[in-house]
Order: sequence, then C-alpha cells, then structure tokens
Amino acid sequence: TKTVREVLEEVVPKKQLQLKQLKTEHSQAVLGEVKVEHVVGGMRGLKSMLWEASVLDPLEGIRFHGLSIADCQNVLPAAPGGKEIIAESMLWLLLTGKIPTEAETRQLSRQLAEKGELPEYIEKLLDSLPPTLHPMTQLGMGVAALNHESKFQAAYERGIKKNEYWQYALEDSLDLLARLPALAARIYRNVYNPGQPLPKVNKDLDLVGNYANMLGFGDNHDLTEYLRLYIAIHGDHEGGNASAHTSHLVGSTLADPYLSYAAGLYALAGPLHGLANQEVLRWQMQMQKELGDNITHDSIRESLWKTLKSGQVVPGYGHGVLRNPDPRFMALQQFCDTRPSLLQDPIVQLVKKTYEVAPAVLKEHGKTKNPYPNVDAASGCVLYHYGLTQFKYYTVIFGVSRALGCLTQYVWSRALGLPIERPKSLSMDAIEKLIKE
Ligand code: FCX
Repeated sequence: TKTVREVLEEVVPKKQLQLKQLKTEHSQAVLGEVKVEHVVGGMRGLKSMLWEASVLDPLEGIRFHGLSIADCQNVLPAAPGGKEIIAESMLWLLLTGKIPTEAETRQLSRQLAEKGELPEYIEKLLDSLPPTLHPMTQLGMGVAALNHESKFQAAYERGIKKNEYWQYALEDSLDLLARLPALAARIYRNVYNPGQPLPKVNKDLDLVGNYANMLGFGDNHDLTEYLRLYIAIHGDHEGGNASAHTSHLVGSTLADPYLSYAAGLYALAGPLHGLANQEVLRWQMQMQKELGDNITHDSIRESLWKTLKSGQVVPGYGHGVLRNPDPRFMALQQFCDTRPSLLQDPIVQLVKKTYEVAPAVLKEHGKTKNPYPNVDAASGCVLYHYGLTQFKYYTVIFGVSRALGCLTQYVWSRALGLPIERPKSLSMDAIEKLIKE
C-alpha cells in the first residue's frame, strides 16, 4: 500500500511537464476577454486562475478531477460500517487525482489520527478566548497559531530549493488537517459545553468519526454519516470562490499553509459565502415562528417577498457560477429522503417547501442570475435535527471541510512553482483613458 506522498511523487513530475508544455506551446493562446464589467463586477466569469482539483460547471455543478458528486459516492471508500464518502478518500482524490483503495484510505486515516492531538499552547490559547467570540474567529486564530509548527516555514528559513517546497507543504497540510477536528471540537466545547471533558483522538477512527466523537455526537451514527458527507462534498468548489481564492493568494506569497488557510477561513466567515449556512437556519426559524402552524406554499411565498422587499438577500439561494440547483444541495436532500425521522422534522420540511416556491419568486423578483438553492440552503437543518443546534457554529464545520481543497491547491501551487499573484488594478479614470485610446 502506497502513502499519499508516494503517489504524489509519481504524479508531480507529470503535472510539472504538463505545465511546462502549456507555457512553452500555448502561453499566448487567448481564453477570453477582459471587459469593464469584469473589472467593476467582482471578476465574475473571468478565467484567471490555475486550480487543479476541481472545476465547476454552471449547469452540472462541481466535478472533482472529472468526477461528479454521484460518481464520488459510487467509487470513494466510506468508513467501516458507513456508506458516505469520508474526508480521507476525498482528500486522496483531490490531491492525487486517483481513487484510493480501501487500504490506502484506512492508512491515511491512521496517519492523520496519529497526529490529531493539539499542542498544549493551542489548547491554552483557545481556552483563554471569550466564549462570546464568534467560533469562526476562534478557528482562524487557532489555525494561524498552529504555524508555530510549520515545517514549510522552518525549511524556508533554513534555505531549501524551490523544487522541494511541495514536500514541506504536504507535511504541513496533513498536520493541519489532522488537527482541525480537535481544534474545531475544542471551540465547540468551550463555547457551548464549558467544562465538559474532551475525548482523545481515537486512532482507529476516520477524521470525521473523531470529529463527531469530540463534538459529543460519537454515538449518533446518522449524524456522523451526515458530517462525513457534508465535509467531503464541501471540500472543494474550484478556485475562484472567496475562501479558496484568498488562501491561494496568501499562499502565493509563500506564507505557510497555516497562515494561508487561516486567511481563507476569514473569507468563509462572510455572510455572502460560508456564513450563509448559519443565516439560512436563522432565517428559516424566524419564518417558522412567524408562520406558526399555518405553513403553506402561499405563506412561504409571502414570507420570501417580505425578505426581498426589505432589501435583504434570500440566504442559501443564488450563486456566482451555478445556474441550476446545486448538486451538493441535492445530495444533502437525498440524505434526508432516505431517513423517515428527517422527513418528519418540521425544519427539514420547511427547507424543502421553501425550495418548492423560492425559485419562482426569485425569478419574478428578477435580480439574481441564479434563482436556485446553493449548498447552504440545506446543510444546517439536518445538523439542527440531530441536536447540533448552535447555528453560529455551522460555518466552522464548513471550515474544517474547505481545508481539503485549499490545502490541496497549496501543495500543487508549490509543486508547480506558481508565482506570487499580482493582477493589475485600474482607477475609473484609468479605465476611461483606456477606453478612449
Ligand atoms: N436573494 C436576493 N437577491 C439576490 C440573491 C438572493 N439570494 N442572490 C443574488 N441576488 C441579487 C444580488 O444581490 C444582486 O443585486 P444588486 O444588483 O442589487 O447588487 C443581483 O441579484 C445579481 O447578483 P448575481 O449576479 O445573481 O449574484 P452574485 O454572483 O453577485 O452573488 C451570491 C452570488 C451567492 C453572493 C448571491 O447570490 C447571494 O448573496 N446569495 C445569498 C447568500 C448565499 O446563499 N451565499 C452562499 C453562496 C455559496 F454557496 C457559498 O459560498 O457558500
């Protein structure tokens, strides 16, 4: 059985060659135009970054090295006794482009579990934070402070060659991924269950199995499986989204993987991005309270219009790239469809009913280019059902997940020797001058 590092040692030279050929044979090929609308419109649709692990199609949704979510559900190993994709098999696919065997997956789980405990100074740092500090702020602080351990940074200071960067980047990335569950679970414990003992990392469990255990839900098989699916499918969503792009930009300065991912986390913490999953649940609960027992399609429609007329966005709907219902939303809905207890849950039902009317309302409203749900529309209600009711914590789970994609790209950016990012900006006067020329 090969380790993920051994597989990467075989794949890296091939990708390096592919990039070399692109640069020598096609560097002047045109991929699109840059229009004023791109410069003033958040660069939407502008093809301007290299990102290896996944590509997002507006209609089909995400593909990880060409595999759709359904493909991944068919081919990626699950946990022993489970059915859902686990973080390790998704990580293996993202990093190497290959489907891991059962044995490779178990070996990676073990490798991560063996380094899953937090250093004491991180525990002390987290324990000293006020429990009222948003869990995402705490997560970013913990991840950044872990760079005390950075092998990449230490090696850089020692003086290493550029072609060795990726190996230290990989070490740091695996160390960070291994510790994220303990870090995120300690934040949960400190904020919501102060004083409760935290279990140690179980070396025989997968990453998310351990995470569920440390959150206090280890005996809830369904929630553990849901978290596995959730964390696997939130792992990567190509490179242009705000968290991925932020971490990519920071990493391009050769800041280490910890600092680079901490930066990405703070982009994820914005309500138009990852924080939307917290907002969705808050908004749906408010709707439930206002509508009482009389929840019909008509009353939901009215409620949606109330949100829109008050100038707010409908959280969980719309997307910068997608123009169809998000297949991640569909996968999470499918999880609900196979469990009667979820189907009978009022908040799960409300999310489903909202989906039945919201696209038509958003189309009539006429602003959003995508009237369909994104992943955040569905992710919170299942957590709520299983007793993970503190929705300010939800984006932390997203944050544990997105590390899979951001750290994968960090490794690849170093392996490919990508340069520091430095796009050109223009003032409005400079744009007008260019138009006149
Ligand atoms: N409700 C109301 N109005 C919306 C809307 C929604 N859900 N989505 C977009 N719009 C509005 C925009 O605010 C914009 O209005 P403006 O012209 O007055 O500024 C107009 O429609 C055009 O926006 P559009 O091009 O469709 O969308 P963008 O690419 O600019 O933005 C996001 C995409 C996702 C930010 C946007 O749809 C949104 O705010 N959605 C709600 C928040 C959300 O769910 N975010 C999570 C997204 C994602 F899945 C994730 O990152 O986790």
